[in-house]
Amino acid sequence: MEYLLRDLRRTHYTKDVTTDVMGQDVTIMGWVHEIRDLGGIIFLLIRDFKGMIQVTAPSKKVSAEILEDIRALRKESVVAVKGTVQDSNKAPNGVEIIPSEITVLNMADQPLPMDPTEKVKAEIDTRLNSRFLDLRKPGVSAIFKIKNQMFKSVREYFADNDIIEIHTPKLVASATEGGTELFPITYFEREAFLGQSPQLYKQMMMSAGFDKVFEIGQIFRAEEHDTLRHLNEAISIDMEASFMDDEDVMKMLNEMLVKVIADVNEYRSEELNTLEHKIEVPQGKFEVIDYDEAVDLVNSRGVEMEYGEDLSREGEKVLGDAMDDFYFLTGWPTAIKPFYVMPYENKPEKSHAFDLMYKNLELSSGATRIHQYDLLLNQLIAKDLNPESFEAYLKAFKYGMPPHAGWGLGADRVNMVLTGVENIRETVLFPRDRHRLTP
Ligand code: AMO
Repeated sequence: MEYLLRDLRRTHYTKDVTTDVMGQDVTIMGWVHEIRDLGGIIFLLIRDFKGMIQVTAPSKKVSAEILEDIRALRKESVVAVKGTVQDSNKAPNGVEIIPSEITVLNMADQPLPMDPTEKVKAEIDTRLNSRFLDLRKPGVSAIFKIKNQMFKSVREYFADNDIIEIHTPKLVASATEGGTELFPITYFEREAFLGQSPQLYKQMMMSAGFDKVFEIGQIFRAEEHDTLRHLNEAISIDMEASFMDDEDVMKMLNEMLVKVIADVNEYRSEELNTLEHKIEVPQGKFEVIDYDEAVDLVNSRGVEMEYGEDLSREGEKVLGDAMDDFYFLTGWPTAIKPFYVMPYENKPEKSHAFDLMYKNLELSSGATRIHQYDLLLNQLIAKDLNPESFEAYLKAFKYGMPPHAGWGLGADRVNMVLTGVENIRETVLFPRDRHRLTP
């Protein structure tokens, strides 16, 4: 029963089978979503990436052979249906297809490991174990259609601002964001690591004279966290720009996110509806709060926090409640930020580092970077890091490194904001967490 495509080709996606093509012959291809056999008439719902269409086979109008073929079908099998479009006030899109030919391209086994029709709610683990089936659900694929729009808009923003795309190695020799979160690997006879961040490379590209660069790529974090917002493999949107400081790059991050949200609203309203999610386009500049003020505010709301500490989860929550949805947290203590952030000139215990928050979720970190070799060396030593491990990086600071600044934006976390999902695993096709390495 199973066939190759041969000369069969799709003429329409299900969503394009509308009253516009009434009376015409069309060929659609997709999955058998539902079969309803009422004896004298059989209804099939066929689903493809863009939607669904009803195929109606009344025994008076279609051949016995076709009826037999339909009765032999199993849910989620892949079929090509050729037929005539006719109007139907009962069908979901006001039209249906009366089949003249049904080709089974691949019959699905039964029982299915999970129901992809959204009738039965499954646990996230069951869903991820059969992710290919889970992703067939419109409510799940919508997340990735929105993610796709996000990356499209991000790339457009970078292109419009003359920012060049780079690809840096993910097999690396040293840590960048503090030593404890690295995945060690065997690199021939040496030890190496999976890259935590393109940080060192994007900075070296400033010394290379590339002016403004961006990278969209995997980052690997060996953190033990098992939370709704941490992954061990995430996607970071990284940007670095020469002759700019923290305020300049914060402005760019702000502009870029406003564009992304506006575009998602404009081009992905159908998916937002499917997800029953709304995200308002932020107006103007994001609110800014200095770290010192944030500590006072958090304490005033009954959550204890010492100057110099990182925000606790509780601290993030009360701060999130007090601020606009999007806000920058600036002036971080130098001691709790990575070695490459630029300390204030007159108050070196504070730094030109910022985080961008959405409510209580950190979306991005960035900073003006140290561009002076001697200061960088001092900071490495102050953080108990071995300058020898950073030799190749440090070299770029000796022979003409311009002042620069940049940020890293967690793409999966932005996608959580855009889609309203609460578990970051929902925003990744095949997530990697503390317990999951397959599929
Ligand atoms: P940071 O470590 O803050 O900064 O990472 C930047 C952003 O990446 C996202 N992110 C994660 N998302 C999911 N799971 C994780 N385990 C995870 N870790 C990070 C967050 C975070 O804000 N080099 C700096 C950036 C820079 O200064 O340019 C860096 O990596 O959204």
